[in-house]
Amino acid sequence: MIDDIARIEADAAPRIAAAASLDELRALAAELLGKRSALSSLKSGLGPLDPDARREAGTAINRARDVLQAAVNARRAELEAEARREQLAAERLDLTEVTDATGAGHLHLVTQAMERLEDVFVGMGFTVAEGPEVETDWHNFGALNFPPDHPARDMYDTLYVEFGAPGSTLLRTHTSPVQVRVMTSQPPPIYMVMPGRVYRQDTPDATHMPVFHQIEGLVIDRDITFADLAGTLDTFTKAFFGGDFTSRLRPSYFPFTEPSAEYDIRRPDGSWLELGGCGMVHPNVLTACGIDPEEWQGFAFGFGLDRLGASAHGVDDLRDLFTNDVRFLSQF
Ligand code: 2NM
Repeated sequence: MIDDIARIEADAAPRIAAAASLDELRALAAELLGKRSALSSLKSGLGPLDPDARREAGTAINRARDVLQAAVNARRAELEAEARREQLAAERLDLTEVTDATGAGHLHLVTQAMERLEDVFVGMGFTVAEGPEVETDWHNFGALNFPPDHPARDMYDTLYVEFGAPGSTLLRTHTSPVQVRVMTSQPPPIYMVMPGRVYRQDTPDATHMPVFHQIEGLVIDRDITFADLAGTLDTFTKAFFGGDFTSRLRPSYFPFTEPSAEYDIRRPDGSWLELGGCGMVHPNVLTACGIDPEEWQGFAFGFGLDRLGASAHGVDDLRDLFTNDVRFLSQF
């Protein structure tokens, strides 16, 4: 019996030391130390022995169990430490990676267009103003010579916000409410551009998005004429697109300007692109904003950024700009 115990222990020790995984070790421990192990069956066979031999064999079995259990515990600790090392290695983040310029992100195509437009206007002496995207009906329409229920409001498919009286709060349909906020909060002269995000209820297609971007400009000073407007837009055209571009104005209608015009640019190949609208600020707008139209005159203009930025890069579907597939956007 004592020899059997010594042999079981001698056979088991190298198998425990060689266990390659925690699962393997768990199975081995059950085989060597569990109810159906060789040591357990030796123990249940002690009955017929005489008391001295039974005590000696029982002590030997218990000692062998303790030795093997200690070996299993030691091997488990080793395997657990190894697993932890592997996990740490797998989870290691190489924070030096972000300094690799080829992996760095960049501004969105529309943001790049907006910043370039701002740069050109700042170079022409304008400052940049921003305002809220959730607006009052008065700032978006009322102050801009859209009387209540006037059909000109139908030019815009306005998205209203459930706040205050019905129809009192909306997502701005243009950046013109920022002009209103500037005119009601500081005295002329004013030379400013207002870039930003605007909203109109619209089904997305290749040339329309319900959320898009505009830049508008406002000049208020003494003795400002339509010639100043035309000259400013032509100077801008050449500064932004290049010296071989020209511009033209065509008669149009906006409630907030009189007279009003469409603004087109002529590409070097002779083709025309409609960019936006403009006009002399309507006296009713100046009056609503607390500016005396007998003393001050001004012009305003506005155009969309998204089509401009898309066409500059040969993107023919606006939806592609806002799907946020980084494989697409990283090209620009
Ligand atoms: C446009 C076209 C024409 C415009 C007018 C004003 C204000 F506040 F001065 F009345 N802001 N923006 C304006 C005029 C905007 O965008 C197509």
